[in-house]
Amino acid sequence: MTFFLSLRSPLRWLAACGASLAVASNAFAHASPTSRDPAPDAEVAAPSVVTIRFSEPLEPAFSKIALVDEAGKRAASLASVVDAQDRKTMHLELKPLAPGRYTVQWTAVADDGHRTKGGYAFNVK
Ligand SMILES: [Cu+2]
Repeated sequence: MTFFLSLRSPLRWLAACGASLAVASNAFAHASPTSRDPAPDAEVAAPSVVTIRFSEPLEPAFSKIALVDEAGKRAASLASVVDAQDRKTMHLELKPLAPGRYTVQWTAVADDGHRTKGGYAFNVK
């Protein structure tokens, strides 16, 4: 009943519409991973690169990936790179990894300046 009453009120309808649009565009502008390689909890032979694809183009100067081992020590790697041809993709080239569990830590800054962070682990056989 309340729902139909609110639909009949043009002002309320507009307000609800504007609010949902604002939420949608805000969520859209934040970069979140759409694919991760190695995948979370994967058990793989030592990878030479970690690649993460995001929902939004990234700011290369502020976006990065780091890899740490079980002791929290940074795994040897080159600096992470945002692909110049495809700024939704960022990768980290690695030196050979010993067997063990590793945690990927990423920071992504989208074009709107909003920063998102996350992490996940995978295992090297
Ligand atoms: Cu944003």
